[in-house]
Amino acid sequence: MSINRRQFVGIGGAAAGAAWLAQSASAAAQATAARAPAGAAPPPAQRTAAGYVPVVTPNGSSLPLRVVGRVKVGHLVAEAVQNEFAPGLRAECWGYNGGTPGPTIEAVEGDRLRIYVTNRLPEPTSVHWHGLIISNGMDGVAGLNQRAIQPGETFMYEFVVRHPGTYMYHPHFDEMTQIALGMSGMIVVHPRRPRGPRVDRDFALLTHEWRLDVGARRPDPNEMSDFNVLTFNSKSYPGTAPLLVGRGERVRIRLGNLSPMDHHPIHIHGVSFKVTATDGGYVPDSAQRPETTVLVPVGSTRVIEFVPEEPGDWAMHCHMTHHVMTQMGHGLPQLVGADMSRVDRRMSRIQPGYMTMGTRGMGNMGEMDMPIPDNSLPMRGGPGPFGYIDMGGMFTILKVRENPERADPSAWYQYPPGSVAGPADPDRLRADGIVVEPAPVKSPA
Ligand SMILES: [Cu+2]
Repeated sequence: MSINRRQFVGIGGAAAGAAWLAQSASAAAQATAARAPAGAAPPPAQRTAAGYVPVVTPNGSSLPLRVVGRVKVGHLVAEAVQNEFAPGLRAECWGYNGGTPGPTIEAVEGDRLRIYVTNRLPEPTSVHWHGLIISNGMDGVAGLNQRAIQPGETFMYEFVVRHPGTYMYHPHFDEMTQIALGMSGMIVVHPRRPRGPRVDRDFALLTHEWRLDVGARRPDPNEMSDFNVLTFNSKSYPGTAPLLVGRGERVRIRLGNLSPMDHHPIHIHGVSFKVTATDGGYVPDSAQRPETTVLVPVGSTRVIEFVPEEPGDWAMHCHMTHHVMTQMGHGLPQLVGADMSRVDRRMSRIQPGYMTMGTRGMGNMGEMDMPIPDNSLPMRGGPGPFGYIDMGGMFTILKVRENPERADPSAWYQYPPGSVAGPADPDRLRADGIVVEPAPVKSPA
């Protein structure tokens, strides 16, 4: 049986949910407690012979390429994969080479790539190289440019990557199902001659959205509006690996969006960045506006660059508020301000300990010390250094450090004494002329 979040946490569901909670002793919510998300430390910013810093795909990998003659040869296997979105939530998705998204394909302008694609799915597939300008027969639209790759078959794609940039790959057969189940990946083509200021860090993040009902084994590819798991590189916070960078370094983040339906305004705290490229090419210097949020439309890439000035743990997230929620956080009845005491009293006769949730807002609900159903996420994010971080989903952390090579990516920022906001000092309040009126006493209804 799969229950959806409405049934689970709806007002009636609060009672049904409480019963569920009483039965289920899963401590998945607590499994992640008291530790920072483990992050893959990016390798030291070593430049390759071609003069670029290799791309880091947080929570992911790059496709190994063998040089055969003058061709770089890679192999993608389209297959069902187990994906752990965050500790406590797994599902059978579709992807490439054991993961979703598939490995990032990294090449240099002018390279000839030969990519073999083996289909281990139960239905046909194809691969489209989104944004690359290549010969038409390699473009991968099943029915239009090639016949579909049948289950068990291996196809060969071969093309020269003529234009440096940030691209993506995904199936162009049964797109709705295959992309929704996680089949996507990034393509990075470095310029043969470096252009623009030298970059010290280079990251690739692919946004996605999923409908994954509590208890379900697979995401639902038929969903078209009501997504409940939002991800960077198919991970929800706290499963997302942080981006560890140095203060004063030039950082590039390549954002791609192969969500089924939604554009994502990606916001980064503590920095001002410029959009330097899209999947269509470079943005001329004269057209690069400073921004703190970049809208990444479905089927697009946006490349941003910035130099962080301030060390710290800076939030990076989609600014759609429902996209930083997790499975259980959507679709609740509006109860803020409601007086539910009579309902609670009556309900507690049949369900001891019953309490309606949400009457004082929804903050902190993720940290409530209550068990949740197997294979589900608590409502929100995870524990932080000052309490619970009330964001999950499409959320990660930009960790700016003085010495990133020696920093522990899973450690929180150490704040200089006296630099953290806290309760106001009454003497200081008075001296500054701030009068805080006592809250009005609420009269009984
Ligand atoms: Cu979003």
